[in-house]
Amino acid sequence: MSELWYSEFYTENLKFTFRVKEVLLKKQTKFQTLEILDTYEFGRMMLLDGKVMLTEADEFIYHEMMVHPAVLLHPSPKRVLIIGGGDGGIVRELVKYKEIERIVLVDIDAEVVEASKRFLPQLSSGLDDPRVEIRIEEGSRFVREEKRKFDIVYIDSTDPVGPGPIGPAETLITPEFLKSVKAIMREEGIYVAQSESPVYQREYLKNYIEKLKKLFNTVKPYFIMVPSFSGLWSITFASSSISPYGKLRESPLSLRYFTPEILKASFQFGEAYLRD
Ligand code: AG3
Repeated sequence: MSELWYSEFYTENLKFTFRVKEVLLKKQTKFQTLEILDTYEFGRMMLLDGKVMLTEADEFIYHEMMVHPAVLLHPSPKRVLIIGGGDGGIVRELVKYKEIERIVLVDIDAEVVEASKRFLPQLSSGLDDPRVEIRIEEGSRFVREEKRKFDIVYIDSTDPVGPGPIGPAETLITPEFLKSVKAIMREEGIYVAQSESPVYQREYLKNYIEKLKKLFNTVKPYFIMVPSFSGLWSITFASSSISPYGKLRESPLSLRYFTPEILKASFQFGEAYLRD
């Protein structure tokens, strides 16, 4: 058995360590360190700057819960924007819906897209769908210059705060960025962002919610359980006209994690961490 172990730090005092079967890729891109590891418990895993972005074993939890609540709460989602998400996991869930006409994916790092196509075919399969437009550029620049309006915007970035090096995601939490995103959303639009661990980045999450409340009428985090992200993780929903508790459209899909009942429970699941 391999004696190679890898640790992700969640705080300066806590790390999550797993045994590595094989290092499939390790390189410094123009923007970050990119690694694809094969592991015993989680299968293949993508890391950016030493942090687990996804694993074959549990990415379905994260991607289903990022994508389906917004799609099914929106009455008629046609045009969708993803900032980050170059691995294609969000896209794979979106292309399941006929009503979505255009999916614009903006990732700063072409090497993430390439590595996913090469090592994670189940994840990147949707990237070839004709509705998908891949733009390799900085998300904050894209939203400043874009003229089209979107029904749903997903922020599937690396962590904007936390221990260790902070990569390009830092620019995705500034008030200017959030204002520009709002400006390219339809009035009846939904904003969804991965918003880190409510356990280890509690203050960050609380501030992020407050920042979004300045722009959107309803801001609500919901919580998922992702074993390879140390457990509890948060996703933040924001909208000016659509309630996160509203009725979901009937879904023809059979998914592995998402159900209306799970979504309902997920709003309460990590709430305790946000109370003062
Ligand atoms: N999405 C963000 C995952 C953040 C995980 N953070 C961590 N392990 N510290 C990554 C891209 C998935 N499509």
